[in-house]
Amino acid sequence: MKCLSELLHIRRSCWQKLFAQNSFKRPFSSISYQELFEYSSKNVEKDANDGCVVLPNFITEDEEKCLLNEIEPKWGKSVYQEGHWDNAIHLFREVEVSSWSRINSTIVSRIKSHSFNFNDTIRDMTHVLDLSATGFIKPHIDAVKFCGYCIAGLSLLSPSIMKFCDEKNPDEWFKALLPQRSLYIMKNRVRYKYTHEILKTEESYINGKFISKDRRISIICRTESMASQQPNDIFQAVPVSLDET
Ligand SMILES: O=C(O)CCC(=O)C(=O)O
Repeated sequence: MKCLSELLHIRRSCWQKLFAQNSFKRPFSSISYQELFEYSSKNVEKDANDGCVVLPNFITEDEEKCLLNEIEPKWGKSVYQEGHWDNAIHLFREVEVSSWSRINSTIVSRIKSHSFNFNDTIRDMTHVLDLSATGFIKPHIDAVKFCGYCIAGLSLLSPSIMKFCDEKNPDEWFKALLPQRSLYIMKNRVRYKYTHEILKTEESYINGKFISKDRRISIICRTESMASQQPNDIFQAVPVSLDET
């Protein structure tokens, strides 16, 4: 066990070094890694350190354009929907992508190689979610039947704030700033025991700073669930918070 936690610590230190290198002279570069997070308590900080990472500038502006060029035509005539089947998402549209152009598939592979272990089984489909400027995602935990221990998401077009709350005690929470072009990775306890949500624009505060959220597209990769059932959808409602909005 000690060995595993040391390995996780080393991996996190590497991520932080990568962050330091990538953020030089780029948007959000004036923000230190610590400032990307806000915690309600030390206990939560420990959970967040063990199970959540944000890598700003994971892709370049050109790579973002290249992804958007491939994604935007996929919406066709589809309009933003008011609510997901369990009302977890407001004002969104989504698509699952099974194959990417050669150049974009190298980006998606990079997401996977940074986020997952070499022996993980990864879902073939990449989930692309388009949240309108006034859209938001309510607190939920992804259904365990559908997705495994690790979820990684690339944010395009806009920064946003993802809030995580202890499922059993919503007073224990942390927030992560997801800059445009950043990758977040959530896993293990954070993935299973914390709800996650994307805050509404007017609630987008972190460490006292307002983050102006606009239309945001996320590209989400997941490890495969260990269960073999096919659920109806990704999202699992969490009763504590679905009535709040
Ligand atoms: O858009 C995102 O990055 C988050 C999506 C989400 O909440 C999820 O996949 O469970």
